[in-house]
Amino acid sequence: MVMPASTASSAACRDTASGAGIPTVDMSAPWGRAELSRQMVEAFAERGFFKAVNHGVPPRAPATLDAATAAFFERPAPEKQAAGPPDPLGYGSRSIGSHGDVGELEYLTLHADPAAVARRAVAIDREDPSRFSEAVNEYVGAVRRLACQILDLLGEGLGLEDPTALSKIITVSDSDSIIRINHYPPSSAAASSVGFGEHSDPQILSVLRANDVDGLQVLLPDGRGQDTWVQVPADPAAFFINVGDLLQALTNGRLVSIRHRVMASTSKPRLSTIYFAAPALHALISALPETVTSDAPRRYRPFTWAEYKKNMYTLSLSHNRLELYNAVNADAGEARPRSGIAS
Ligand SMILES: O=C(O)CCC(=O)C(=O)O
Repeated sequence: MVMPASTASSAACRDTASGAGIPTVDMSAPWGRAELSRQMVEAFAERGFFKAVNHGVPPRAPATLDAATAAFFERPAPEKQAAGPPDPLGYGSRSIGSHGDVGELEYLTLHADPAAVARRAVAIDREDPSRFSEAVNEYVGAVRRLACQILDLLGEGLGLEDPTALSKIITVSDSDSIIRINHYPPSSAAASSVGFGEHSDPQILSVLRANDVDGLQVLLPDGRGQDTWVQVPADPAAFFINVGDLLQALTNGRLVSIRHRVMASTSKPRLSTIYFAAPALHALISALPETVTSDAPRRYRPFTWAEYKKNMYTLSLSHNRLELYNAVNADAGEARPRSGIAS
């Protein structure tokens, strides 16, 4: 059973009771593997999101990376700026993308590939770049394993002919996966302000971990036909997992890419690290055959990750990008692959 953290609902206000309706999934599979995969599919189909506990990632990797990134964010602004501007990788502050989106944060975005991390590390930890690279690589290795475990369980729960089809997409040598570390400094404003505006993640799966400061909110259905922002209570020992746009497209809309945002705290700094598991740029994203039926016809036209990403950079953060790939709007005369993933 997927366990909602609380069943309380306070739909009257846009920001509901903390934790209402957020599923928690125990990755140690106390009820067996089949039940675990069923829980994950249910959580992602209904919420697009779950909190993973007993996930098996040893605390050392997150602690080491937190220490390394906190040290970077403490450096004087000119030193941090030397690791930017975000192109879109690198150090950035306040500005998110090139369409005027701003938030009360600074961030580091890195390609997850070790060679790319090593190149960036030179500007991030000038005293000992390999110390920084090692911290990132160890963390990426741990969260990628977790992401693959989850994707394989989803493959089983969805009844895919090849249950490893989803994890195979993110483990290719030219995977475009990235890691972002967000630092939300304490604010002097009286009320909380937007740290990171409303959006969905474009990739396949996001694996988020943060310190003990609240701020993450997810947009969930309130059961009365409306969506409500739900505060996700901080839990540094857990990982928060969400569906990205590509996984929604691959599952023909069965799993939903959740919209979320961060409200910056007024008193304490928030540090979050997100691994965005992505395919190779040339991978063709097309609904898996098992998810296309006469009752559930194809919802999105096939597209490559490169095409999706290029379009994404022309849009604002909150844009509902997948709608641009709606099969109903697609050119019916254009030759398209039938289904599956090609890369
Ligand atoms: O910082 C967080 O908790 C989430 C940030 C986020 O949604 C993102 O970086 O895409």
